[in-house]
Amino acid sequence: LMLNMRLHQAIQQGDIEIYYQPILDLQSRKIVAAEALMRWFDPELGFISPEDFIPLAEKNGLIHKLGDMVLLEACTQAASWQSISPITVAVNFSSVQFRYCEQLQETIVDVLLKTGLPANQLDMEVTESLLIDQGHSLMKMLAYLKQLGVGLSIDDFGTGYSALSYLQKFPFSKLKIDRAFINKMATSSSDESLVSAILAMAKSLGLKVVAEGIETEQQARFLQQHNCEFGQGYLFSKPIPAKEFMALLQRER
Ligand code: G
Ligand code: G
Ligand code: NA
Repeated sequence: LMLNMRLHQAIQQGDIEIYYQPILDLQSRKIVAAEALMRWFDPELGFISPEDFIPLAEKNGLIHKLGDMVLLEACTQAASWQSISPITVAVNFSSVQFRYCEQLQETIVDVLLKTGLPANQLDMEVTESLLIDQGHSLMKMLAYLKQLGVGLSIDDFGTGYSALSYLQKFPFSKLKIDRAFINKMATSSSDESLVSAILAMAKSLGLKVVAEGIETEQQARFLQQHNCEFGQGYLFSKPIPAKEFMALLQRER
């Protein structure tokens, strides 16, 4: 209950910051995208993980406000980075935000217009939970956004338990391999096999792949050798404030 009140306050006071984690082209090792991630530093409670406050915000409805805030800020930043490098910004969406599809679609279009970010420089990251109970209006919205050029990524791939048929049913453009698999690759040959199987499947479905949670050069090289195009992880950079991200971009030029 206390966290609930704090969250209200935090949103009012602007205590929730957006950090950006670089996503690299594994071949050139250049930054091609940034994943926007919420960070909440409470003066008294300290750092509160999104894994704790997002489920809360999903329950009390604040996720809509939080989601709109992240989207606007991330697109504003990404628009300002375009003059340095054509960076895509990846924004996480909770399934709860899709309960009012028409409204969410309107918000996304508004934000793209307002910020001037080209639609094809925005990726929406969603998890498998979105795919349960999906209705006609969700499919309509996703088709509309795809036609605008907005990307759709399936996040944490491999951790859920849906039938794989959803990969064909939904207009995904990217698949993000969950960091649990990448992490275990070094010690488990079955995880290595799983990762190469996912890469082969993604290729045949025409999906781009981002490997999450790359921490070692060995992992990066394995993924590169198996034609995984993109990667993110502590090996390259942890999530960082917008200013630092921009400095990284400028240094790359
Ligand atoms: O950045 P970190 O690993 O602490 O994030 C923990 C979880 O919180 C991740 O699953 C991430 O997707 C989620 N998360 C972080 N920022 C956002 C956000 O802006 N929106 C949503 N829906 N989830 C987020
Ligand atoms: O579920 P999602 O992919 O949105 O989660 C992203 C989370 O993963 C972020 O909270 C981020 O801090 C975390 N993360 C990013 N790179 C690494 C990494 O290399 N190792 C670990 N352990 N976590 C990472
Ligand atoms: Na994500």
